[in-house]
Amino acid sequence: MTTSASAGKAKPEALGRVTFLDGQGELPMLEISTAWSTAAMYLHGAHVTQFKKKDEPPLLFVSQCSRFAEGQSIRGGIPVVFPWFGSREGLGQHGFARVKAWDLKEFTPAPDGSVSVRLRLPDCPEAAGFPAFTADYIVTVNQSLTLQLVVTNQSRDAEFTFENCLHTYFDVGDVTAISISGLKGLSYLDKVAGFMEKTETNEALRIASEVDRVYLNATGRVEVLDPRLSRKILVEKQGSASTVVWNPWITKARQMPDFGDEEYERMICVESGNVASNSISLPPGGSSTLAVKLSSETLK
Ligand code: TA6
Repeated sequence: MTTSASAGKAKPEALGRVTFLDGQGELPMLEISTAWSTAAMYLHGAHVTQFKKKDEPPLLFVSQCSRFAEGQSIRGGIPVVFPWFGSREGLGQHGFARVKAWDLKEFTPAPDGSVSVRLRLPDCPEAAGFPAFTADYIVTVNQSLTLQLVVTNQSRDAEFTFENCLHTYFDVGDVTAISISGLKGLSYLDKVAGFMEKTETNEALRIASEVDRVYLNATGRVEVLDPRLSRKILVEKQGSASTVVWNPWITKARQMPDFGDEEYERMICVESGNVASNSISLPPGGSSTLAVKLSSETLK
């Protein structure tokens, strides 16, 4: 089914479209198209799996070995990590939001040609361990991809402390040729070295081995320069104090059943959130918005 709204002055063919269809694993999926770009997202995990501008290769990496099944996280795209990041005693890694089917609340093809979709995390048994909250996710597609995770503490008397992260997998031409800038001088927790705290000394980070770092108090924009695809990716954000950079490299890639042995060469995760000492505590009635804008430009 396809739908588009004829509001105001915009020419009909410039309006965006939303198409509902069965995606992989017969999971419900939305295909979004605008005059500039196409995108795809699953209600499962509110998971964006594709964003592609008309004149560029896809921005996001999705593993050929990814599962598309209830209770499983999709390997690639943009997993929504919430309400905790990493492992937690007796609970799944990276929270439960990414393995739940979210409710579609509204979709809006706007007069300017962009399309916004809003989803809400439904109540679920896993949430019982937390104060009452709502989690809304707004995805806006136009020349760029904008993501907003809005969490509100709905309890009357309990503080709600949580972590969140938009765990973006970018598609790159050759991970050993890219450089990542915008992190110099920041402290980071190096998971590869047992979470030892270190300081980033490189103007531009290069990947030549397993990298798994949580940059703290990292509020600035990050750029990924990809000479092989002649592309510069920009990650701009608000309401986010942590940036995570991850590439599993050879050994970890082989250990992951839903990831191809060579696929580490074609992806890099640059994630935006609030984790570890940057976790968020909301008072009753309090609300927080994690907003991330992903855009790219072709290198001349
Ligand atoms: O964000 C980096 C990280 O925390 C890595 O440590 C690695 O585990 C990755 O996430 C993927 O986690 P997942 O649970 O999706 O396998």
